[in-house]
Amino acid sequence: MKFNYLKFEKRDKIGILTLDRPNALNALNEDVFKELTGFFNDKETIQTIRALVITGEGKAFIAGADIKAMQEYSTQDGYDFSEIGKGVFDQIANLEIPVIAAINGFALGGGLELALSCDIRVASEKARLGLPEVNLGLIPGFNGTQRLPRLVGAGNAMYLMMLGEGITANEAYQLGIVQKLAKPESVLEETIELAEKIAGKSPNALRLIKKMVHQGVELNFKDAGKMESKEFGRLFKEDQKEREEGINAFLEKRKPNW
Ligand code: CO8
Repeated sequence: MKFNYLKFEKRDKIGILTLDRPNALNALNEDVFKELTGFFNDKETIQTIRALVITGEGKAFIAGADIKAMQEYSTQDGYDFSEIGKGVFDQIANLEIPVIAAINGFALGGGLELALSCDIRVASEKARLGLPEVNLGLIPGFNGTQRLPRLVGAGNAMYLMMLGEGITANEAYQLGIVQKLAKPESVLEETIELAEKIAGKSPNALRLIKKMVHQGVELNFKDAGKMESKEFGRLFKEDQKEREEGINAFLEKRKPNW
């Protein structure tokens, strides 16, 4: 597939998807979302990788939704744009492989919301993160009002959304928005290294961990626990080769071969 605003490369089993609209700090507009939808629908490509890293070209990860494009929006346009973005971010969250954001610079508004739909976030020590929509008379519209409080609690999420000022990567790390800090010059390499480590684990277990975490938060604790027991039980079916290989490899003191 040919893209104008995305670049995709593969390093062995790791896919690297780069938002490539640096003149607008990779701001998200409908064309960018169309390309992202196309990318995530391309199951053939995604089947060839075991983890995906998402990053941004230039000095920003993503500086948010395209403010210029929103200037003349009608009520319907606003609703539609919000739904389009949510659809794309759900595609990220529902991907059956781990997705890691390599936050190389500004991750603001919709850019932070995209990072929040990833499973793990690594950030450059120099990155700034925030939800500045309140300064524009807007609110986060790509599920940021929902994903952020689920990640860091209502108080921290309100603080970020109401203040509308960016925070440093270190503050984001301390809040638990970011899971790992990296040197600015090596954020992508350090994220790929992490992705490679994770991609070396059982793909089936990774898929299930993601499913349990995402679906579990929608359920009450008891039902979520039942869902976990069922999936755990299923791992002991005879055709569950990864479980068999993982346990045998441990007992035979060798590395598993998934
Ligand atoms: N949209 C469009 N263009 C942008 C955006 C953006 N979000 N951010 C930066 N740009 C453009 C600038 O206009 C500028 O373009 P030009 O060269 O043509 O003037 C170029 O990128 C470079 O930016 P700056 O010159 O401003 O670079 P600085 O290093 O001086 O500043 C900042 C960097 C601090 C990141 C600054 O660009 C900035 O504040 N950007 C806006 C950040 C922001 O407010 N983001 C939130 C947007 S709203 C949002 O994301 C809502 C999501 C929910 C939508 C729901 C659907 C309805």
